[in-house]
Amino acid sequence: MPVKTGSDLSERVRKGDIAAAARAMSVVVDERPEADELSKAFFPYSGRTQKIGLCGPPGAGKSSLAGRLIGFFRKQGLKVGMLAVDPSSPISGGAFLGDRLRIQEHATDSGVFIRSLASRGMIGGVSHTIFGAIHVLEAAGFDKIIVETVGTGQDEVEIGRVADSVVSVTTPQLGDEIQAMKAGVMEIGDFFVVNKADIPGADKAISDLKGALALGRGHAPKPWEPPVLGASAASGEGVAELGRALERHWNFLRQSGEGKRRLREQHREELSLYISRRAYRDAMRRVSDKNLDDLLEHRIDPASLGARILRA
Ligand SMILES: Nc1nc2c(ncn2[C@@H]2O[C@H](COP(=O)(O)OP(=O)(O)OP(=O)(O)O)[C@@H](O)[C@H]2O)c(=O)[nH]1
Ligand SMILES: [Mg+2]
Repeated sequence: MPVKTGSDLSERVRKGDIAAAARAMSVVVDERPEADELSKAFFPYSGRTQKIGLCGPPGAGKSSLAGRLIGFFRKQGLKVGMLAVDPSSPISGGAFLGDRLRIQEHATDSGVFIRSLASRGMIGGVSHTIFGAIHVLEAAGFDKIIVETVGTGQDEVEIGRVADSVVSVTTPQLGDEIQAMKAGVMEIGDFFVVNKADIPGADKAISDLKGALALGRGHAPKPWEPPVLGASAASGEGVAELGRALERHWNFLRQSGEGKRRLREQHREELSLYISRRAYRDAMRRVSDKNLDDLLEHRIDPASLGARILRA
């Protein structure tokens, strides 16, 4: 078999070849040498697809909800890509894998692509390769991209730098979580979903959440008021409502200029991750044995040496 060059591969991705998309994603995620070439080929297609972030505490039902949303979008004939960052928390015991197996049963459905990104190499909550993975899906023509992250505080804020529409998922069992959410996620959630509405306490959780949001909101009307929705990924209840709300939000983003503003911040984040990785790697390559000897003999201190290497 002839060796596939980066441009062959990117062309096949552009034609929606799922196997090629999987290959390209591995190249990008593992940061292999051809990764930059692929990223360059894919970038022109970026920024047109709604990226939906699902965040929330372990076991809240993010993966289950994602599975339902995929079904909702597929019914509309839309192609859906999904990325899960650090998917296997000990609490749910790898339910994500189960979801993936269920989707693999529909191996003929070339309209769905799911990939988990290892938590290794995570910087500030999202895997640093997530933008590259997203660009592959965008170039491959997926209409919706879902990103699931297990969020505990800090991470949940980070998803706001990757996704256009952030869905914060909680459950009736997580009353305390709702309190804790006030600080970080209340700021970035575009939707609040109380999942597992089939178990008792959902109504109270919803009204608590609405109360907390109203407190944080102040008086000025906002161009987008984050809806609080009840849902059950188990029964499918509330999923269509969430799907329609996501569509409304996407229209809002495109019409208001807020979408562009967010995209700009996403680009800043991607650039920042690239620079920090690349500058670090390049600078460390310049560290010589002599530098280390100098430190050992106290001929120079790490700060001065570091500054000199960075300037070089
Ligand atoms: N009763 C009920 N159980 C649910 C619902 N949604 C999910 N679950 C269950 O909750 C558990 C966790 O679901 P997941 O979808 O894996 O949750 P997750 O948030 O993706 O979990 P992590 O990725 O591990 O953080 C599983 O046992 C699901 O079957 C729901 O609407 N109702
Ligand atoms: Mg999950």
